[in-house]
Amino acid sequence: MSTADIGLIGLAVMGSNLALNIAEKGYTVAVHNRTASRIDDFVVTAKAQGLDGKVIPEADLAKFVQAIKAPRSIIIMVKAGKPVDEMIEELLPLLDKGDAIIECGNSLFTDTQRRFDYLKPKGIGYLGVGVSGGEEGARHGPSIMVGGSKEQWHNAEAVLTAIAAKFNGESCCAYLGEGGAGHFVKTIHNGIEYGDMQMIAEVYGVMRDGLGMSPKDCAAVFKEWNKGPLNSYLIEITGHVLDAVDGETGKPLVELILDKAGQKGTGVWSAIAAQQMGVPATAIEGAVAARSISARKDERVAAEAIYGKPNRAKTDVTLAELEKALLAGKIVSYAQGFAVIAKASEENGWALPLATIAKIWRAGCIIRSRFLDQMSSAYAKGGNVNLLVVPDFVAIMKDSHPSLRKVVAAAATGEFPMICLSAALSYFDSYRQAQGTANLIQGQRDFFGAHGFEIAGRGADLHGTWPSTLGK
Ligand code: NBP
Repeated sequence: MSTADIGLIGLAVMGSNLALNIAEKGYTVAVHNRTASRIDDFVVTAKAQGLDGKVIPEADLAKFVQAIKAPRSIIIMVKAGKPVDEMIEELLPLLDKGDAIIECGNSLFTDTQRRFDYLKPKGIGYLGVGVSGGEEGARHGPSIMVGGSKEQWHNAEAVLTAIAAKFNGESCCAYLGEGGAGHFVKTIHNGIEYGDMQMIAEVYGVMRDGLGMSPKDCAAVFKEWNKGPLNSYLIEITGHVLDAVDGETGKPLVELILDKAGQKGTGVWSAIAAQQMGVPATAIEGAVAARSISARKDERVAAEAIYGKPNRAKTDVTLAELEKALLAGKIVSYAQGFAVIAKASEENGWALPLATIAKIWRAGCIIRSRFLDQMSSAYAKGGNVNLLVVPDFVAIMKDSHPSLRKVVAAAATGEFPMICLSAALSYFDSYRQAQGTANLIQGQRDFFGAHGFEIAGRGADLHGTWPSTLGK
């Protein structure tokens, strides 16, 4: 008999925690995994948590599908990429028209769009769902960004809304748009996350090397900042990371961790999407580049041997200036991220609701913060405009950009790398200037390529009379 409210395939870290979350909310979940031993392990865990009564384990895929009430909603939480396509092909012959596959991994949004288009004519719904919050979020309430087949979304809405994080009682789960919309928004969420993390790391660099602070001292500052306008999950965990002590040596753990950051692709996807649409997202690009440079440890060691150790004399920036610089950099980075989302919405006809996106990021996800509540209210009032011209944020930027400027200037003279914060400052300075320098670029383009330029009052596609450089 079909008794499960929903099915879930893929019982690794994320899938097993999501399944436990679903069971805990009172829904019956059928579970399946390619390797059967993972199903047995999951049942043991569910039993230990008193949730096994809400779980239907099934190693046979056909029986798993039959155990789910029609129209079926089946979550796939397997490794992104080829495994998702393989899973879809295995499921297809077992599904009926009106059923839906709900793919919750970190998929590339163009893959999601392709799968959505592939399944639509077959009468199978496809939901590409971004889930943020890591293992803890999956178990106790992630932020859930839904895209894809709207009709089938309604079949799964109650379950997904129930398992999501709550902010002031509101679920951090929303349907955002057709096709790849959910995964696109999750990608940009991750891009913004890259920016936040990099800017925090840059400020930590000044604290450590410019102010001579110990990890413990830094931790105390981040804990204090978490009570103010920077209040957020990433600031909170930064305090904990800096506070941690290595059990073996008794040294601060952060000082033992190798300074090579990994990445799985969503930052790069965000930067590529932004570039392809002609939307500047310099903070995200800077953060991705910083991770790539960090990974080239051997090259950095060799270059330091050539140029000598950076001459990091004590800096005169204050902790209050660092806090404000971080706030200003963060506003610029979010302004860029939301501008990318707004443009993608326009290009793909998604009608992405920026206020709702900010709302469902207020809890459950990695970039959750107090600041997103303010941002959500601003977008609810102001429509899809750049955050830098929204009055609430104009006031914060006016107050904080001088600190960002001072910190970036001190970093330049103090030989601290600040790829992300300096990119944010340059964007701000470029964006807020009425007169830029692209007039010269247009002159150069016309000189070598006859690309034309515009002169106010005289029209566009004008050309200069340039001297010949041939033979010189
Ligand atoms: P993994 O990304 O490590 O994937 C492992 C799961 O994929 C296992 O259940 C494995 O089955 C299954 N699988 C593979 Br690999 N190939 C398969 C195939 N061809 N057919 C069927 N199943 C296959 O798991 P995860 O860390 O739980 O992440 C799941 C998804 O969630 C990923 O897309 C990830 O990027 C995303 N995500 C992860 C996090 C996080 O914090 N970890 C956060 C947010 C999103 P097996 O047991 O038989 O090998």
